[in-house]
Amino acid sequence: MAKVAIVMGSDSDMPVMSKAADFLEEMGIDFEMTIISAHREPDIFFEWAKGAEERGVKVIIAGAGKAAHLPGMCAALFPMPVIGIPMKTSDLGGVDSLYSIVQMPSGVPVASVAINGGQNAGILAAQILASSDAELLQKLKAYRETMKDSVVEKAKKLDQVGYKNYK
Ligand code: RP5
Repeated sequence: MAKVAIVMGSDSDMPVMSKAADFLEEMGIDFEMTIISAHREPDIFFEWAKGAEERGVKVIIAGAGKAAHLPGMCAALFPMPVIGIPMKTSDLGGVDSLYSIVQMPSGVPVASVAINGGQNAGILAAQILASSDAELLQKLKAYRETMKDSVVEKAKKLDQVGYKNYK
């Protein structure tokens, strides 16, 4: 059963949303993924969000742009954590999406990542699940070690070649 549900408002969000999916796949976390527009098909959206708990979903990752109501409406209908991903937009640079997602009323939180923060949404969902999954927690710790090693390697390279030759 999928533990994480990824939903996006449009297929134009896919390049960002796929980064969340890639991370979950890397961690071996089952997820479902779909495209639903809360504005263009509210009935379908309502049914999907209402049914998520029964489907076994523990965390929803919802990405949307512009008047980005999808994550907030997920949070209104789903009783467990919702992570919002604000999409970068052509007119307002994604600040429109960000404000729409983070400015939730008291009682109905959405945890927002950065504009276009697809990978961080996947990581945060994994961290939420890891609070009750020791094996997953080990995988996340190993992932952090890999990140650290890669920065250490970059610093070593800079020492060796100097900044003018650093590529
Ligand atoms: C939102 O409107 C979507 O999440 C997308 O980011 C934005 C634009 O959608 P399209 O016009 O590309 O379908 O609902």
